[in-house]
Amino acid sequence: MTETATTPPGVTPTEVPTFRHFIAGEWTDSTSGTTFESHNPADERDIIGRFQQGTAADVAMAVSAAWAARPMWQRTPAPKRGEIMFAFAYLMAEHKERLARAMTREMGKVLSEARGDVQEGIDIAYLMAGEGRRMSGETVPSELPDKWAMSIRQPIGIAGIITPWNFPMAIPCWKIMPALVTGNVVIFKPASDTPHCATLLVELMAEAGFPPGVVNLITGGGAEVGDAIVDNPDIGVISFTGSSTTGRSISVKAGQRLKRLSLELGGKNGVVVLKDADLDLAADGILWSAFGTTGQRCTACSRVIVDRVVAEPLLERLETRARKLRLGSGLDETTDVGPLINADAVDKVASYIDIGNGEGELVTGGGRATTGDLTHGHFFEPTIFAGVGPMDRIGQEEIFGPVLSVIPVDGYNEAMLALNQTRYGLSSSIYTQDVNTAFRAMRDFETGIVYVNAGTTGAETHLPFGGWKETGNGHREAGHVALDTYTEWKSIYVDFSGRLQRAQIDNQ
Ligand code: UN1
Repeated sequence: MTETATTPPGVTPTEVPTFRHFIAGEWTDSTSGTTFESHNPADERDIIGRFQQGTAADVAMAVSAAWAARPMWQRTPAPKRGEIMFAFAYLMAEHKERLARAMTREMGKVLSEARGDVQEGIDIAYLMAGEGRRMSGETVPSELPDKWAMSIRQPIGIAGIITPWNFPMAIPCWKIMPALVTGNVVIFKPASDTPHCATLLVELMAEAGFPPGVVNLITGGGAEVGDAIVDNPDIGVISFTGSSTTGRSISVKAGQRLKRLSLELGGKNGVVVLKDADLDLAADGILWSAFGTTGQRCTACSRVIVDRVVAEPLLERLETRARKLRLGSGLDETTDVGPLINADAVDKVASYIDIGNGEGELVTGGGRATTGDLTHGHFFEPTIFAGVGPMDRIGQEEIFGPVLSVIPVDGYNEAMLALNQTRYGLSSSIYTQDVNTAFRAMRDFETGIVYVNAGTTGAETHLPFGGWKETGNGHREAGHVALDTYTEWKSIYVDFSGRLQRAQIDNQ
């Protein structure tokens, strides 16, 4: 163990560990013979580990292992599959603090939010473990006498799970848990920015007792590993969360192979604040939704659509509170806002500041934060633009960082139109004290999630999660509807009349 120039102050110098793929229940090296590093975004000098640079050959090996495990896992009774999932959930709960700290170190989000991310994984594991004893089909009357009619769910086969870095434990669990409980086997490719979080999850899955081959982990780049998963004819369903650009390209490839595909892509989530709103409450919700997770949630608020009458007092509150937010390492409990995920993300956010300066009025923030302890991290100031037009680029394009646009409008109708005038439709919110207006918004807002008197983030795992329009392709995660992504329906008719009965004919 030697102290090197790459060891930051406060970080114990250790040898950088190397992590492996998980295939057929064994931790194995990639056929590439090469690795990539994962770094702490709050301090790039802190190297978390070296991870296998996966290849198409590695994916093929994982697919063989999954294929071999598939009949056994499908025949395992669903309640038993659920029991193993409960064991996994208990292990996650037991290791919650360790997992959360590892997540903050690798992904950057502040510790309280990392604990929430782990908790969301636990929640979905409990929910899906329970599905092991539900997973309901339908039994309906037949139109003919002495005939039984029912439907059941059956697994698709191998599920390819491709996950982002922003919820590095919750989102893999959202996808892997419903896939497994319904009897699918899994090839899991996490984002290259958070392979350690994924490895820790898979370690616990192995410990919980998922049999060899049921969950396989391959790390590496999208072009190599992601494409190999999408192209593999034996992988029957793909679930992807990430950028719209990647989602589109996966969609084309999966479409050619007629694969089941669940996409969860971009967002431009808005909060509407009407003149009767509690402005302090609204400011709290907006700040939390816009700058929590450094604006890097799919559900993050990046537009405030405010009635002109209250624009000034709302802006005052937002500005005062935004200026007080403390940037820093998420491991420091006094930090409010952690770093962005990497240098590219900082460049992207910075490019939108240039665009925003030509469109709105910069109220606060707008710069990279590089002083003191922040020097080696990817920090960006919480930023607010006022006077933005609904169709301005900063009001329309997903920035995925701490940049909030305030768009003034006149009254509910204009606000509703502005809110809906976007290609995306994940989450939205309205602040009003008028119950009639609240119900209008619940009816009118074209998003998969609507909040009343709360910000745009914080979806719970037992309701459907997903977006309208270009946010996705119509599938939903979480809730019992998540099972739809990973199952085929089979309708079964049993005729116990002992004679030929012709549906639609003999009963007319
Ligand atoms: C995401 O950013 O893709 O509703 C997931 C929320 C969280 C999940 C966000 N429960 O903000």
